[in-house]
Amino acid sequence: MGLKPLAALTLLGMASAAVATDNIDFSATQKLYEEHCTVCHGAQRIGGAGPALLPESLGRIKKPEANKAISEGRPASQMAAYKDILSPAQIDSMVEYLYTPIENPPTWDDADTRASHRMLVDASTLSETPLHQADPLNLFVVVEAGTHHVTILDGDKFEPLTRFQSHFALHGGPKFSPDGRFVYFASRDGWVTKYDLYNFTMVAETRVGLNTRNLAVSNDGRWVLAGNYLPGNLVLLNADDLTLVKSIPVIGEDGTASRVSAVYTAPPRDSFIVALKDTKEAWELSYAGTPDFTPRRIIAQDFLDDFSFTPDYRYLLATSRKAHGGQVIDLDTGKSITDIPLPGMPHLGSGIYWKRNGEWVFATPNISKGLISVLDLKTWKLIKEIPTEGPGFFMRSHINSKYAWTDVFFGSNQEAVHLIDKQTLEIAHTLRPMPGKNAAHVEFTNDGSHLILSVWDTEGALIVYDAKTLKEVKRIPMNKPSGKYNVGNKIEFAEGTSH
Ligand code: DHE
Repeated sequence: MGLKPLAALTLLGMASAAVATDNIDFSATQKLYEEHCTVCHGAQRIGGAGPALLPESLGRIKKPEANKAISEGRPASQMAAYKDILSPAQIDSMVEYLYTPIENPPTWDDADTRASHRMLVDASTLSETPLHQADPLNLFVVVEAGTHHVTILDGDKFEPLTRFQSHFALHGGPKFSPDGRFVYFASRDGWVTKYDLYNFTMVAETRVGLNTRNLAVSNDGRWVLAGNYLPGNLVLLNADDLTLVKSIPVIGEDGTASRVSAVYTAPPRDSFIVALKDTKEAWELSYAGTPDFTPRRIIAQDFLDDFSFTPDYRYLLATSRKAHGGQVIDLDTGKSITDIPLPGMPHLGSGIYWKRNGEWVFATPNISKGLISVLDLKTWKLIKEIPTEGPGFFMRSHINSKYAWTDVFFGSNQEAVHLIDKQTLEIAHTLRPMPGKNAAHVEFTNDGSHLILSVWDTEGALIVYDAKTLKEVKRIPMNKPSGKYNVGNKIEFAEGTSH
C-alpha cells in the first residue's frame, strides 16, 4: 500500500502534543518521540506513514505488545527496531506516554478528509470480470490481525489467492458492494479503503477520522457511511471513489455531542441505522431515491452500545446499560417496546438468528459471562441461558448447519469452541483445535458445507472443518487471523452470519 502522503496530515507541523497527566513527567520521553517517531506517526500522534499512537486507537493493543513493537520493530512494515537506540527504561516510558491521553485532543475536519483521499489505481484499466478462476461468491476475505495484512482465500480449494498489507488495526467486518466485487475496510485509526476482488487491487483510500468504529455500505452500492468516536460524527463517502460527500456531526436532540457506537445498513428499509453512544438515540438515514441523509431520530430508553436486528429489520435489539440487559426498538413506529433479560455484557452485534420449531430465535454471546442467551423473537422471552466454559465474542451458523458455533474468548478455556444444537439448545460438541491457544471466530462457506475457524495466536492458523463430519480438512498457519468473511454469505445477508 506504500507510504501515506504526509502532506495530507495538516496537523503534522504542529508542536508535539502535551499529555494530560499530573504525576508523570514525560518531557524527556516527548523529546525522544519528536526525535524518532514524529516523522511517521505525526507530531500529534495522529498517524502518518505509521498508525496513530493515541490511547483511543491503541485500545486493543496490550502494553507488552506495544513494547515489543518498539523494541523489535514490526515485520512486514516500516517500523524499525529501537532496542539498540533506546534503553529498556526509555521504551517503557514511551509506552506509558503513548497510552496517556493528549491534553488538547487533535482535530480532524472535512478538509483533512479531502486532503487524505487517494485513488490508487486508474479505474479505466480494471477488468469488469474476475481475473481469477475461483468462484467470486465463495471467496473469503481473511483479516490477519498479527501482521496487518489481508488474505483472499479460494473458498472451494482453501488456497490463498493473494495477500496484501492493510492499514493498521482493521476492526469490524469489512463490507461488500452488492455484487460482491468490491470490499471496503475500516481501520481503528480512521482509514477507509476499497479493494477490487475481480482485479485483486486496492482502488482508493480516505481517512475519515482519528478513531473510527465501523462502516456500512448501502444496499444499492452507492454510499459508504463511517461512524466515528473521534471526532464524534458520521462521514458519508461516494462508494465509487471514496470521495467525501459530507460529514454529519452527531448531536443529540438535547444538544449532547455523541460518539457513534456502530452503523449498519438495513437492506429492506433502504436505510442506514446508527446507534449513538452518549445520547439515548438511534438514527435512521434513508438512502432511497435522491437522499439528503437527514437523520430520523428515534428516542431510545437507554444508551445504545452494540446492536442487532430481527431478520426483517423491523426491530433493533440493543444493549441497555440501565436495564443491565437489552432493549427492543420498533424501527417502524420509533418506539422502544420492551426490555430483554440479558445479564452480563451481551455482544449483540455478534448475535445470530435461526428457525427453531418454525419460529425465529436469536442467540447472543456475552463478553463478561460464560453464557449464551437465546431469545424468542416473537415474545422477546428468554428461552434459555446456555452455560459455556467462559465469556465469548463471536457466534456463527449457516442455514444448512445443525450447529451454532460459539467461541470461549476469555479466561483459561479460551482454546474451546462450543457447537450448540440449534434445536435442542444443548452443547453437542466442544472442540479444542489447538490446545492452549485461543480459538475464535468462524465463518461458513457459501453452501455451508465447510467452515473456517481462526486460532488467534501469533503462531496460529486458519482451520477448515467439514461442517457435517466436523473433521479437520486443512490447516493454514497464520499470525493472529481474526475475522473471515465469505463474499456470498455477506452480500446475501445470509442467516447465521454477521451483517
Ligand atoms: Fe469488535 C465487530 C465493537 C473489541 C474484533 N466490534 C465489531 C462491531 C462492533 C464492535 C460495533 C460490529 C462492526 C461491524 O462489523 O461493522 N469491539 C467492539 C467494542 O466495543 C469492543 C468491545 C471494544 C473496542 O475496543 O472497540 C470491541 N473487537 C474487539 C476486540 O478486542 C477484537 C476481538 C479484536 C480487534 O480486532 O480489535 C474485536 N470486532 C472484532 C471483529 C469484528 C468486530 C473481528 C467483526 C465480526 C464479524 O464477524 O463481523
